[in-house]
Amino acid sequence: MNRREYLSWALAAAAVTSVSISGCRPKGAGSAVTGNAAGKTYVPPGQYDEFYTFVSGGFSGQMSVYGLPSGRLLRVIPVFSLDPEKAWGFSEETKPMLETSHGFVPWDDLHHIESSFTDAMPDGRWMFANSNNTPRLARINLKTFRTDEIIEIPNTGGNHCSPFTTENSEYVIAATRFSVPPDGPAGDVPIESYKDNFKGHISFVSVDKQTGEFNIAFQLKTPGLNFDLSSAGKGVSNGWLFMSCYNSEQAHTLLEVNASQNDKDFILAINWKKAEEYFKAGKGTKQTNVRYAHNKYDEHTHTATSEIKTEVTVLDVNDFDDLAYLIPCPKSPHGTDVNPTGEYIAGSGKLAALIPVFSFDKIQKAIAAQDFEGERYDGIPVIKYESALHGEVEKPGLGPLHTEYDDKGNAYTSFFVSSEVVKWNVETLEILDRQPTYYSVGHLMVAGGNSKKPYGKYLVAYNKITKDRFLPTGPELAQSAQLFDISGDKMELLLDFPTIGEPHYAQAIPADLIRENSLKFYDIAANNHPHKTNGEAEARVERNGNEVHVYMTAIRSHLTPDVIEGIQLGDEVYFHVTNIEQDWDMPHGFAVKGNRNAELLVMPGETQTLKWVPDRVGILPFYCTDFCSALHQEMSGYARVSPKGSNVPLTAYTGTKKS
Ligand code: RUQ
Ligand code: CUA
Repeated sequence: MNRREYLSWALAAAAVTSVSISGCRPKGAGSAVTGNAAGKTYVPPGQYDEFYTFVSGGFSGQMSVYGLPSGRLLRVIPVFSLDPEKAWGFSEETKPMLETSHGFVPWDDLHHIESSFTDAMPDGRWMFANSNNTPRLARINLKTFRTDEIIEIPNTGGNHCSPFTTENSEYVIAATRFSVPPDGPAGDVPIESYKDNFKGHISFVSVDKQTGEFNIAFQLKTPGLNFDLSSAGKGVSNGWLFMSCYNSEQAHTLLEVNASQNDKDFILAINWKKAEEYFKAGKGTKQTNVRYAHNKYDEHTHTATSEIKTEVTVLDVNDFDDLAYLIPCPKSPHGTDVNPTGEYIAGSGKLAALIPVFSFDKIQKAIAAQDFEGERYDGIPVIKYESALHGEVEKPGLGPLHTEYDDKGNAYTSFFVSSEVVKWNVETLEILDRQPTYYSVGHLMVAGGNSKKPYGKYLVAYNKITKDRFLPTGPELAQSAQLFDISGDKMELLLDFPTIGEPHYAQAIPADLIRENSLKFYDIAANNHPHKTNGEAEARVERNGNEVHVYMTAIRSHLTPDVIEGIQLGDEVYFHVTNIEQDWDMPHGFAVKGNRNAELLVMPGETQTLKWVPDRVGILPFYCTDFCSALHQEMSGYARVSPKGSNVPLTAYTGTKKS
């Protein structure tokens, strides 16, 4: 949630409860940890964690990877934001990854991470991530721990309700958080004409089974609702999709008040298999005034490309009578979470004091019997609340947000306002346990908690407020995660650990699923980079007008060439650095004095390019930025820059000067 949401919640909380969320330490915090907690999280030196956890970085735009149960940070993977450590968005090869229809967008707000699934279980191939601000979806390759693909989503404002994948990752689904008029010139309308002109769009992005490649198969157009979160059906409900929506009031200003008028908003149930059928039968219209970027990173050319696409197929849900149904859900629904069997859907009203749990079977029966409310909502039938309801979890806490499930028929819901995690039984709806969080938990994650067979064992609460949990670091504090052991009847707090950015959703998957397939280095023989240098004998410089191309190799402990002369002011110099090592954990870095982008970090077998526009005459040293050997400090060289028009010949060598 953002600060504004937090403030409104804080106000709402103050009005209805005496629970303080201003950061005082709840009673008993000091004794919350029992004697064996340390043993349960201790991973001895040299041993591995049981799970990898992939955690969104929120406004950092990145995804971080932690080990569980240790909470050790293993990696930060750049996705939507520039990262000078890895030259993401700075090297010539990666710049296209951050292109959009708005141009180069080097930042975003990454909220949710979802695994690729096979048969509703994580398959260890990819992680999907959304960007909220400039609507995009990313695919991260778990073999290389790199972002392989980013696609922009048209007709969308705020890609919050995203990415959620179907049982076999047939589709990654992305829906608009802010309804907006469709893209194109027709969007120039008065904002107060919201009810007439603003629409929701739900995108079905297909994922190629072999390569993972994205393609926006089709979009569903809906009335102007704000989609918040979603979860795809599985098992009995495979083929359906459930999305929470707020602002059923269709307010366009002061949403804090105006979008909280109705007692109930909705969960939208979509029969996506039917929608797919209609799409494949050629239904829908082609919208040709959209513009969206599709960026792909090629593992063999080590280079990204960006292409602008201009067409998308749109099906209006109101043109069909069996695609979409609304289910009333109390008070600004947020999380909409389907249980492992697929039969139950927990709704979470941010301002509600109960958790409605809907039954897929009852929803189907209600649809068959047309058990609808008298009036449609903007053309969409509204199933009667009672007819869809399995039951309500009563007095669970305040401000339910998200629910995850374990392997024993239990659910775990996070409560932001009352700052706790509550465990309840999915069948009986009985509350079994509650544990405070420090403080104000947002998302929570059970290992495999959104799959068909959760791994259970661990739950991590991702808290929005940190306050006094760690040594203070000035006004800005690290966000905090809390690890619970959920293998027993009662949840047991094991560990607090700081996290990067603002964590939203996360996915934990068994280390074995990933570790075996992890790439150790790139095969240099398979390197098809157009500026690859095949061994030191081919290292050279070439001039092409005012472009100077340096074909450079890196191997312990020298760069070839390491003496370069004949560069002139006004030149653009491209250092194409090929790391010719074929050994695990042997990256080399590259930087030259005054370069205004970032260093390069080049993996074994890889080629990456640093563009440098020298701004002065003189000798400018370059060096390897990664401590790679005892003689790493010696891994350096000199570039001589002469005035424009100088007659210094273009030469380059290492060791012996070539004549
Ligand atoms: S959400 S505010 Cu995932 Cu609870 Cu973004
Ligand atoms: Cu190569 Cu330091």
